[in-house]
Amino acid sequence: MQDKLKKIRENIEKNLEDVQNLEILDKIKVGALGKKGELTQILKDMKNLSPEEKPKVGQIVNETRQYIEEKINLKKESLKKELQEKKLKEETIDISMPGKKISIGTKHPMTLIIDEIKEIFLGMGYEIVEGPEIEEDYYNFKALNIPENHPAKDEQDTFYIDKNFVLRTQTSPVQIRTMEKGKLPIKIIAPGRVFRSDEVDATHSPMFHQLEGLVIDKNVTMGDLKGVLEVFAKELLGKDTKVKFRPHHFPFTEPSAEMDVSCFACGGKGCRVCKNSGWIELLGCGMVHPKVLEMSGIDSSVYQGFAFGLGIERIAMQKYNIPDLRLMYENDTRFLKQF
Ligand code: 2U9
Repeated sequence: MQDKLKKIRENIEKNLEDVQNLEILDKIKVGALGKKGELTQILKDMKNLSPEEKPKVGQIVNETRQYIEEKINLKKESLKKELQEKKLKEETIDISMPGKKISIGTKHPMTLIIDEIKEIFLGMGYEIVEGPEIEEDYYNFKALNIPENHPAKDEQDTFYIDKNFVLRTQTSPVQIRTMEKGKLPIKIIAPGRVFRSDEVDATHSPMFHQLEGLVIDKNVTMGDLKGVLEVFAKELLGKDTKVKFRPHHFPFTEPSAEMDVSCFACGGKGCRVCKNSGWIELLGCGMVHPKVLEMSGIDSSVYQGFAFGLGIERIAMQKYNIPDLRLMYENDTRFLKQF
């Protein structure tokens, strides 16, 4: 028995000398000390020994076990140290190596144009207000004087979440919520994403960005609206830009108009951008309908307001000469890094 134990010790010592990694070391440990290991087997066989022999052999087996455990632990520590030193040596940094070039991102054209438009209105004393993209049917339609049977309410045009909630089709609900708060006067812009159930093509997307404005105060007139929007157009497109207003119809404004600007590509002579008309449609606007004011708790005999709305993608496409709306959403860096 003693010989057998001696052999086990010697065998393990010899095996440990060649071990190069921790996994093999673990295998040796299990082989020697584990449930199916040689030592455990010897302990099991002790039942066949005489009562006098049992304690003696038991003691030797335990001593052997301790000895092996110690050896394995020592080997484990030295191996760990060796491996760490090797790793550190391999990881030495060569400071003479050329650095990797980090490509720096650019602002998305939509962010650029939104920032620019915001700056113009901030400069005229407007506040920026935001609101939810999932909106109550009431705020998106009824509060804006859009009747129950209006085509915009059709499921073909609007994403309904359920009977009472929609993905907002314009940012106007933000202005309604601001009016309901009752703090007057109001001078705000509301930029944000809006959603309409459109098929994707070069000029349509089910999600796009709008920026709307609302001013409510005493003695506000159509003259104020025209003045503000003319300043806006000149700051955005250049000081020589001319504007003209065409009558239009919106349920939420009365009177309503659309504003055209002289073509910034040809200066009004006529070109491909303006389809030879010399003019480009920029935005819609009008005096806030008295019904809209009243529904949100504003006395229309004391207060008036003007509002405007513009689709930002269309302006960005014209300003940056982008031929296809889909480029805006594909995140192709070959496109994005040009801005
Ligand atoms: C309130 C009252 C009135 C916002 C307005 C327009 C005219 C307009 C379109 C431009 C292109 C939408 O993105 S587009 O399709 N918008 O022409 N929007 S007046 O009028 C309001 C808003 C809120 C309380």
